[in-house]
Amino acid sequence: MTKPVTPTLDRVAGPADLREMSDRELCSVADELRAEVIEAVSQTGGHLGSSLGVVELSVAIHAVFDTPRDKLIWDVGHQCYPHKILTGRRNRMHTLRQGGGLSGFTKRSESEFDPFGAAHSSTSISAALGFTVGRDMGRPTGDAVAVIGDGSISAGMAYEAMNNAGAEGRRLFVILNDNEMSIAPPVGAMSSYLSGLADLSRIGPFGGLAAVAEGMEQLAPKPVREGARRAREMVTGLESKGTFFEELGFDYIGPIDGHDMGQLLSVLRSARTRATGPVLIHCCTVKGKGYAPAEGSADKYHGVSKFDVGTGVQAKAKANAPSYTGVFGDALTALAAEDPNIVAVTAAMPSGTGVDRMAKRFPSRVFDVGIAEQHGVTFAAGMAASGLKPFCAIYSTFLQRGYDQVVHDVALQGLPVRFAIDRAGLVGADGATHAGAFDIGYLSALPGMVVMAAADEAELVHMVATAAAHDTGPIAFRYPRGNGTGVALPERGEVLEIGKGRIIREG
Ligand SMILES: Cc1ncc(C[n+]2csc(CCOP(=O)(O)OP(=O)(O)O)c2C)c(N)n1
Repeated sequence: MTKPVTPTLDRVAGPADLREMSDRELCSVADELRAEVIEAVSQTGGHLGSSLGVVELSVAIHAVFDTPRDKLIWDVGHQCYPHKILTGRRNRMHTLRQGGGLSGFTKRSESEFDPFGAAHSSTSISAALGFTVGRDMGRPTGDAVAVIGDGSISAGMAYEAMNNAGAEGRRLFVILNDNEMSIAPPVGAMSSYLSGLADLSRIGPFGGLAAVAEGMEQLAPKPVREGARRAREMVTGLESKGTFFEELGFDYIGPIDGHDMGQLLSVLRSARTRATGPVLIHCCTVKGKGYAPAEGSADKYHGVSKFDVGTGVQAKAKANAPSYTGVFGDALTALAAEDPNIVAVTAAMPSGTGVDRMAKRFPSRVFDVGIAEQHGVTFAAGMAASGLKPFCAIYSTFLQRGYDQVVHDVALQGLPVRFAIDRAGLVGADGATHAGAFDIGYLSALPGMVVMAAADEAELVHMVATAAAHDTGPIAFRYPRGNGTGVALPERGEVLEIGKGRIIREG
């Protein structure tokens, strides 16, 4: 009788077990892990596409680095499902994103393998740099590895961190997980620049293992590096300047194939052995990798509800009323059709905020600034100062990122920026980091700021009209996640009296 084969993943109680495995076994772990992530998320819903893109990366990092002594910090943390399975939480994956269950993000209180909590983007390099200072000042902590996506690296905080890290010169690993997607396709000059770098790897001598060799060269002493660069210029005829990251003081490795376990392991091992300062490893990955319905979808299955693994069809909750987001998007579009001065700003969330509806009709008047809430708010303030009527559509929780800009650039200057604040109040499965709990407090404290809360979707239509008509200072209106109450929608929004509420019940 032949002995039954134990799946390789079953032999992984924690990352230490990965370090005992051959490279071939690590490939098997990755394959089984991918299938398990798909199965688990089909039962709970969650951030599937992002997690599928980092399956090999998760296995390789834990196999090469000494976690939890080495600190692995996932930016946003929404891609951490494979990491959770590998770090002792496999049997709790069925509780993901449910009350009392596993968080959908990294969370310090959940595991020693989550050294830093996240959910808002672009914090990982700053936090990782903090750990390197702790290490260098004798704290019992090893290396720090930040994994950040091409969407998340568009935010100012990531550049502030790289600016600081390059000057500090401490040994630090930043892995750029470049899947050429944010939630929507990424925007901005940096995104084009990264695409250019990734494209360069596909021509001639940069492809495949040559790219790894090129990566090794980046860790070589400067004269060797210069020689290799000149050789590269001779072969390709392209002038080779340093990358943006090198100019900031990082060693740049890549781009490499983030799904090729061999490449990943050899580059990570080499970097870990030889790095003395900050290193950026540019990994090209595919969002939704290995699951056809995800790879084929417009947002690569960024966030999904429960779904059928065979067909990829997601469960749809029965809705008796339109979503607040949709009602806002339609009301704004209707007003934009009448008033050419109305413009809209989103920070990487065109469909999440509903401004994609206006963008379909008036593409040149809707601005997706990328994950850049701070810039988005001040950009809107500038447009308001020029006489335009900007609607700045940002979720309550993410507007926190742009608070000084709301105070200093909008409120203190009395500029009529209209804040459309979606996901106000509790948000359910995304948890505390995403709850819109603070906006009433942080906005009501500001001079001249009007704050409105819609009690139903008809009132939201009136508030959009009220905000459009309010030219004397800043105004905000908040509304919850999900569907309205089912009331009839007005034909047109009417301007509401400021300072007057609706009495629902006396007493
Ligand atoms: C400050 C902030 N703004 C917006 C978001 C919403 N958000 C979550 S993930 C994401 C896209 C991230 O893209 P990327 O870093 O490329 O990761 P991917 O999902 O593509 O792997 C956005 C905009 C957030 N988490 N934090």
